Amino acid sequence: MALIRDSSNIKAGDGTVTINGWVQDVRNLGGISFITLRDRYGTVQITMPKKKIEPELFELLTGLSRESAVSVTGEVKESNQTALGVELIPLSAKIHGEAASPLPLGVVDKVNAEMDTRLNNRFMDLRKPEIRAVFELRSMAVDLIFEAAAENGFVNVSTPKIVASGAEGGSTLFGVDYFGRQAYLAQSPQLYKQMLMSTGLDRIFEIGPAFRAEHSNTNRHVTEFISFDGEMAWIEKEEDVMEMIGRIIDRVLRGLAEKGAKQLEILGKSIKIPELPYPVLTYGECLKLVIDAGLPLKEGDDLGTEGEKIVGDAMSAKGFDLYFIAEYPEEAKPFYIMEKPGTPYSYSFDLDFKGQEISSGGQREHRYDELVGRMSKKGLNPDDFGFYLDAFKYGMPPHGGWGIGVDRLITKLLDLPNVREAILFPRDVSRLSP
Ligand code: AMO
Repeated sequence: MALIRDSSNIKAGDGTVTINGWVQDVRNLGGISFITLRDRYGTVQITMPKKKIEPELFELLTGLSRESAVSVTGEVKESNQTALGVELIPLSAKIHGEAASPLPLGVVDKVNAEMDTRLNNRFMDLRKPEIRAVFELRSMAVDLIFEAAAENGFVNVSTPKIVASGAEGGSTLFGVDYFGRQAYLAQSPQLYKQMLMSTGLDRIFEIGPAFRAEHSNTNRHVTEFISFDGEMAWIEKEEDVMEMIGRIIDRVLRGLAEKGAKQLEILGKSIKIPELPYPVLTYGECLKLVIDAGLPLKEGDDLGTEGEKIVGDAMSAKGFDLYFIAEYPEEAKPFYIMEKPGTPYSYSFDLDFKGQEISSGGQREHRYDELVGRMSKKGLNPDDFGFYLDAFKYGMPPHGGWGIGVDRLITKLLDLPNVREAILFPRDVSRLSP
């Protein structure tokens, strides 16, 4: 049997090998024909001098449609005409899946297709090396998160995604009919990760889906995203959480720069590794920046997309891509966040990356009475959260945590124009398929 080779390891002297791939291009010059066969790692040239190839095989191969899936077995020959320095002279071929034409999307065409066309034909879009590179880097980033979390003593957990109550406000809940009872898709693991803080599993993380019925059609919101959540107990202050996020992100960035060098090269990108600790601005400082830039915001307002961008530009000018915005008004933050005593602010923060929020977190209210008080203040009925509140009645340590949008992290890291570029099959208001 012939050796199985691919474009990353084929070399002169291999003898007879088989290459699996897609037909990127067929050029028939009469006396000689060429096929560019593309696999996961690159391309191999199949060279077919008409006189030296069985007529049937020659006809079969030259008649192939672009993007057909094939295995070609042949002799590896040295060549100074190809980038790999070798070419394959075919002896036999197996056609596994002939591609219909026209193709729904060109793989090598220079014309950039609309995003909708690309997403509708994602299987074809992903045949482009620069699209695949994003997902290979994403895979590495997730692996690195697992490594960094484990190194810092975090236990990997999975919490339910079909839940009885929301934690992040009612407007973005997706309802589910759960055997006749009202249930929801989890907006975040918030309630569960906090409950775990009373168990002794005092550092936990989860990488899992989060669902939000976002009606807005923006380049950074989807209805299903992957969240990297962390929660840690026995903290003294929210800065302990920020320090941990910095440590984990730094580890991911360094790892990606090293392990993802090839994919980054395909994308023409590099990873900038900011110094630790990441700078911290207060909400008040950001509000001032934004008002000075001419946005009509007032104390307590959300900074909004435009405001975040203004802050991002100001920070970029100082050389900072990643920075925390801390001390948000408590009113703007969910019930589980701890208030800063005697002020309208809270121990909560966002982590922004070049003018876009990629994470929020903070210190939680771990005191039962204060927590119930905050629920009531936010118009929530504590009775709906009995299972959660119980965990605060019998010895809950101080704790804090974060949620990082993995899709947004990758988007900003690779400077992609839209969060959908970092998601294989995105879900949004108009997109439920594929
Ligand atoms: P928050 O609601 O800010 O906080 O979400 C955390 C992070 O998740 C990402 N994110 C989204 N990504 C894509 N599409 C969306 N619709 C979307 N919504 C949120 C963002 C955001 O920063 N429980 C808290 C976290 C915590 O305090 O631990 C929470 O969910 O990157």
